Amino acid sequence: MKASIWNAVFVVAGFLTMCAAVAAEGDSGLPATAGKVAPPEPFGPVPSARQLKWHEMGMYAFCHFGVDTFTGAEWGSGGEQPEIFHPAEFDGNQIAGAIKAGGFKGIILTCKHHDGFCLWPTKSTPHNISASPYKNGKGDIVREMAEACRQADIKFGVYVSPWDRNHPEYGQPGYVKVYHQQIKELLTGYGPLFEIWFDGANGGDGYYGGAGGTRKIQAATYYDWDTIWDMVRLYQPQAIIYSDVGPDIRWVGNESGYAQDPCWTTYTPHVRDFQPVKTGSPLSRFDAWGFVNYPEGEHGHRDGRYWLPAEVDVSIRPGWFWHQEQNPQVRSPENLMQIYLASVGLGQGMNLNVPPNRRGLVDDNDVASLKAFGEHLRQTFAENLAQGAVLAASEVRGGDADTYGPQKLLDGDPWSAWITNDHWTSHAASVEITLAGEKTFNLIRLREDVRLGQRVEQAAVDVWDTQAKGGEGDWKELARAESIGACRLWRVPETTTSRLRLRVVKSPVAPALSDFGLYREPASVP
Ligand code: FUL
Repeated sequence: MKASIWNAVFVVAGFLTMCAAVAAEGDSGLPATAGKVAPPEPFGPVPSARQLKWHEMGMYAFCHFGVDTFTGAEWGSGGEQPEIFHPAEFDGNQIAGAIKAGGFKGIILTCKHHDGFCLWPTKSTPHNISASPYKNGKGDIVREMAEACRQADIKFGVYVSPWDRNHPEYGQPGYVKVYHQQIKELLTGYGPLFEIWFDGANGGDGYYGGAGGTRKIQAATYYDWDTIWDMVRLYQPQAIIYSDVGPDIRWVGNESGYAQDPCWTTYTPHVRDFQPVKTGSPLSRFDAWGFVNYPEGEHGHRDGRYWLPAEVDVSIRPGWFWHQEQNPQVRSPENLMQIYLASVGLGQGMNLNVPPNRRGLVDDNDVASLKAFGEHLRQTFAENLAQGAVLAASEVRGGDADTYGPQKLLDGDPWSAWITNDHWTSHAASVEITLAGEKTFNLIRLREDVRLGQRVEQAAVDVWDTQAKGGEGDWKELARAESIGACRLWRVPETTTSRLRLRVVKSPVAPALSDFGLYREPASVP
């Protein structure tokens, strides 16, 4: 749970500072395939290169692991003795293997949760793994996990909690130095990171070196986010920075595993009733607390000011950490599929938490569920049944079929697109699809070339109904959606046909659709 509404305020302040930086880095550019006819102007905000890479990943996993694994808590107080951390059979390869089998492309490890215990031998605080019995104080779980990810050929990322319920100086300037040092060690010591995760839970009661009590901080200013985010850009320029409101990806607004339809990738985080401090950069600091609008993250904003995709973070179990009694409550593969459809299938990202147990392994039930889910995904997407179809578009941009023709929908390149003329009108833009014979499918995928922004406001897929009009035949709508973005998946009733039509119903500018797929999901997900 998100501890407090205050917590996200800091990220807004920092976010707005970062926006200038993001804009200065430039967008991801116009289509590489631009031929003699110029591509259309991008519409609205566009993704950065690192955001595009993140979109391509689609799904990755969280790994909540630490002293809470051994105490049964979800938020350790900070007073835990390091001696309790003893995952005698810890095996990074088993963890990475189980997660990879689920189809996930990376792992974000909780290197330090709110309890302050560091899973690497940091020089910043004695409250770390070197004081534990794990490998006689010589262990480094961050290194082992980073290495296991490399071996499994998946990416690695870090979660490092700003709130530290152990540190005696939390709330004072001394802790900020400590926190910066911890971040620097993680940014510089463990190879390439794909994401760094900044939690919104900040301040409250804790152990605080034995003093106890409650510490309140001004989250917008206390941690000096400008310095932190500069460090990330300096040492790990390709890494995505997560916080509730950006700067690279936003929180979806719930921890239950869904974005809402329609889900716009564009978003404007804001603080209500704030007073900017006049420090030269009016947007870089706030001196008043307020509410942020992160509940709006589920839908995003059609007219949002920034390209700010949502991360749907959810646990495979009720808790974020492993608890023995939750072993029977592991999410089923079908449930994971529903989460996938409500995140990746709405153009956003899925971050599924898989917490290792006290032995330091992913538990059997979780392993089985991940394996069946991964197998289900593999079977579902093994064959695009639209391959080999003959495509006829109502129009092609400037008549330049080589560059913008409808065959771009099937060339397997997510960044080449069927694009119309700018004067496109809603009656004209469609592609008739004659399949290579009768095909049976129950899942449809559509993508936009988001390098040109999120353009389409409504699209539909029709099927030719031979029985309609007394046997004369007519189009029947099978699926319709408002937001498309980087990926749109529709589960549809099982349909057998050889003739379909893709129709753009509403778009303020020329649509640029890059991918069309028809798939058959196996009948049952275990
Ligand atoms: C929340 C934290 O308070 C939880 O413990 C967990 O880490 C979750 C992913 O984020 O804000």
